[in-house]
Amino acid sequence: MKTALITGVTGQDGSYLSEFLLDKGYDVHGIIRRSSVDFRERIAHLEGKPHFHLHYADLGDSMSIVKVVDKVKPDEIYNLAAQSHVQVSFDSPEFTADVDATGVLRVLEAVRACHLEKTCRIYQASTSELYGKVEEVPQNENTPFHPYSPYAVAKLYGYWIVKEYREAYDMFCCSGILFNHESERRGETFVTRKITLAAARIAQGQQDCLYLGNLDSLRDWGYAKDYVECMWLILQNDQPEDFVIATGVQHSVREFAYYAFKHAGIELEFQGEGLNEVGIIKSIAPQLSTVNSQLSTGDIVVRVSPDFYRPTDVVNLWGDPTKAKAKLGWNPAKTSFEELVKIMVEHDIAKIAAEGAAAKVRTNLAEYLEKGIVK
Ligand code: NAP
Ligand code: F7E
Repeated sequence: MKTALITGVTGQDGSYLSEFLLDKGYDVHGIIRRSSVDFRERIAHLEGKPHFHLHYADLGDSMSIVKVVDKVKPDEIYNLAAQSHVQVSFDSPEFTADVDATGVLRVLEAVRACHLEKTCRIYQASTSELYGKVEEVPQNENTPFHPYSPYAVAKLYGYWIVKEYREAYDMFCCSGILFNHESERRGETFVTRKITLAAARIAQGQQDCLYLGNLDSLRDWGYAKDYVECMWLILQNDQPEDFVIATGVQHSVREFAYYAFKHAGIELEFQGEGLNEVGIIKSIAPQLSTVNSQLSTGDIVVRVSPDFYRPTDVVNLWGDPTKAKAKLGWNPAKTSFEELVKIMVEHDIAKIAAEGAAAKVRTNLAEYLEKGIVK
């Protein structure tokens, strides 16, 4: 049985990768950070499984990583832990550099310190953000990098130190240059999830308007569940090599919003430009009118706010997955853009409906307690 160690196991990708590796028969070990509250929603369903184990460590603390690597002696390490939010990296650039750049070095050094450099394969979660202020469209493994945020600069260090250790010490360590991948487990402040949650809330009368930043920004969005397979495939390859993982299809933030609201029963029309652009309700699906009678055509439900503009924004990401298709046999077209939006919206409609029902029960209970109906 193979043993894998996943840093960032509580994150979106860490949770899907854990499921994937458990299904493949791996013994899966995950690294979690100590926190005053145990909030491990994405992996709660895996805890208690015989081949799923958790260890405390932090990417900012070398000794903690060495101890876990020495104890687990993994065949494969997936280094997914990171401060992964680009906007946050402008607010916390030093923390981002420590975890996303030096943290990678700490993992590599831990493997050497434990004398596992000849047996342990390492996957580094690299990113399309390396292309940043893009110099070529679409981007492939040979496209020059031009990082355009503190996050991207930190990840560029991670990319180069992995390449350096591969060549200097003959280690099997590789970077997956993954383009944006989303899911129903995506963090709620990334644009796709922010949109699908808002569409679900607006449809159910729980929110009036969604405020977004740059609607023109273009991304190559895939489904996270499909992308974790590629992380594994990269480590099963004969040679340690870096791969671009993307769908090869590009859409704007505006298009994502259009399709998300459409799946929620609201057809939008965008009018105006820049900060004055708005998303207006053009039509409402008949079945939605019975759920929320407050919605009307002509209502403005999307507005642009400068609060969500970035000091430097990456606006034209579009990946070319030719190498991954040819060498790894990976299928980038498993889940289409529209399917991805649908999966996320359907999940969030159910989530908001369940929360609404629970809130109603709580409100009723409070009212009953106040009136002395129940004691
Ligand atoms: P995510 O949901 O934000 O998860 C990040 C994980 O890193 C969480 O488990 C987090 O733990 C952990 N972490 C943060 N700081 C840590 C530290 N100091 N020590 C140990 N763990 C720490 O990110 P994701 O979307 O799953 O992405 C996984 C990786 O792929 C990241 O490295 C990201 O930069 C990279 N990436 C993501 C995408 C994408 O579109 N999703 C694309 C390209 C690359 P807590 O739960 O305790 O916060
Ligand atoms: O932004 C624009 C924003 O935060 C996408 C991370 O997983 O993928 C992710 O980084 C675009 C940007 O993701 C809002 O300006 C407009 O142009 O969803 P995002 P990201 O920055 O692409 C890469 C590959 C990673 O490696 C990262 O770890 O959408 N945008 N309005 C907005 N973005 C946010 N968050 N919120 C808005 O309101």
